[in-house]
Amino acid sequence: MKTLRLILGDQLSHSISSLNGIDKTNDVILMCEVMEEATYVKHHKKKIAFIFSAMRHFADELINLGYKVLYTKLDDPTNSGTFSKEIERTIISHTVDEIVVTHPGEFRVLQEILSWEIQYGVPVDVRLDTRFLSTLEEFADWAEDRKQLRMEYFYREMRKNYSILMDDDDNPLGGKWNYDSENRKFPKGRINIPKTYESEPDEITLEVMALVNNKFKDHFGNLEPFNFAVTHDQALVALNQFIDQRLHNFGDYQDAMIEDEPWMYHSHISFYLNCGLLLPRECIEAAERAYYDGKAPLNSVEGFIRQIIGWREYIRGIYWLKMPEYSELNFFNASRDLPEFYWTGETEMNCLKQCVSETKQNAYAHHIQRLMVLGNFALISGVSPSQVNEWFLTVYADAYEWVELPNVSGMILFSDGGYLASKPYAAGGSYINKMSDYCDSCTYSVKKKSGPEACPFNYLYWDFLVRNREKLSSNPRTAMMYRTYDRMSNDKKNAIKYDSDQFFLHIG
Ligand code: FAD
Ligand code: DLZ
Ligand code: SF4
Repeated sequence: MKTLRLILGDQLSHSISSLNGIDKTNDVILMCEVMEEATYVKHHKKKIAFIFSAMRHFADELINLGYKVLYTKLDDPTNSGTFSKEIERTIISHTVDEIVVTHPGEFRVLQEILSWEIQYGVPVDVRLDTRFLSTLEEFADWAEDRKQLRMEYFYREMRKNYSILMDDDDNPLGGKWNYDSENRKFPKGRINIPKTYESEPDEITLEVMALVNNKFKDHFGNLEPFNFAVTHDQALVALNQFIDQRLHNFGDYQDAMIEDEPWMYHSHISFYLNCGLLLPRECIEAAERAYYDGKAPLNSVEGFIRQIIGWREYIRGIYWLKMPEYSELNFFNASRDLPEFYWTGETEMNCLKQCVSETKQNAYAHHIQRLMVLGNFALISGVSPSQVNEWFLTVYADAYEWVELPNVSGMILFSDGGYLASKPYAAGGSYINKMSDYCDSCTYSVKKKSGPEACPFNYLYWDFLVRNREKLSSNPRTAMMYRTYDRMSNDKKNAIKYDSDQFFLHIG
């Protein structure tokens, strides 16, 4: 009996379920760099280099542990370009009796895998992805019969089920489940933010970078400098650096944005978690330990852990519960084309310029940049969900559809009409001004509400509410804004319409 064990580019964990029960002398592990994966959207150059380098390092580790690994490089002359054809080649060349693979992260890849049994006449065993704490079945049970899902309630269940930050009486540590109200500070004066983790590219990474420069020249983003961790050991150093140097301030400054400070006090581990170089459990344990050792306060530790056992698991649960319909949703029937400046960064709106250029440089932007600047603008200007999704899937090194789609369609665009979030995260310029220093050096004035010098977020916010009145006025969380709008003078209302029309005329 010979088993082919397929390991995908986001399954780079030694504990991956597809390796359970492996017969080292007989079974073969297949890993392949394929053009189809690298181009189904034109991923940021850094993302491709990161995945390929991490895959090659992982394959070397498996070989050193004595496994038989078949590794197809992108430029191997025999590379067929797709997972299916690479599987077919291996079945033929190695007379395989069975295929084992861990549940993939994306719906489209699962469909492909499920077709192999009939196509190739070989049984396919798709195993649970045990790297996540909750199974998809557990999530579906929790969601059953709930018309609207709320992350907060799911998160509390997770805290209880896994005894995370709970006291001896099974109450949340400190008496509260959530310390978000303490997590909205903006640093006063100059601050010295510790640097993010940086590794020096080794020979494997340099080879991959040359390949990316050669084959994906026209993809978005800067390849250099390339400093991501590409092994589990390096990713652990990155995690520990965060725990020791930034976790302390993570909570307080979680929502803050500062010009030319792309990394702030965030962890920068989503790339590693999502491709398997780090496991959620090791990140949670490290943060919990920091709390008990007195290295970080509860608001930071709780906030960080909530992102991982709350948001990350919740988002994944929704993706698998609602696919494939979820990718088609468009509650507001938004249809505007994505403005060109999302690719170039060439805009007078300083917040967007900063966030796009940092994204281009780092294949990273932190949560509030994605949500309240890039996402908020796409929402209030009515950009088509499919184009916004394509952009977010393309530009970030941590982007896979399971996590990108619910964040974009559910959280920022409200395309699901409120299944994931209770109200659209729409905001005018004052929110951005409160949480950033972007407005200080912007061409527009955040204080002005109308006219050519006014911050576009200010009138677009109202225009968005007016355009979608029918759909939002009955939502208790937005109804109050309509009452405010109704009290405005006609001049004010006309100015909102006029400025918005002029603005859209110019961005196309
Ligand atoms: P931290 O702020 O340090 O948070 C710690 C970890 O919590 C992250 O590494 C991540 O694994 C997890 N996390 C936090 N928020 C979320 C969330 N909303 N959903 C899922 N996991 C979360 N995250 C991705 O991993 N891939 C994406 O493609 C992605 N697209 C996004 C698109 C939009 C429009 C928005 C609003 C958010 C998106 N996120 C995505 C969530 C979040 O912005 C990133 O996980 C986070 O910015 C990664 O940086 P970090 O590791 O420094 O996170
Ligand atoms: C993101 C990515 C890229 C760019 N290339 C590959 C690849 O060539 N081979 C591979 O196995 N995985 C790659 N990945 C990660 C996959 O897109 C990911 O495994 C699937 O989308 C399932 O989540
Ligand atoms: Fe952005 Fe408006 Fe502030 Fe300019 S003034 S940075 S457009 S929020």
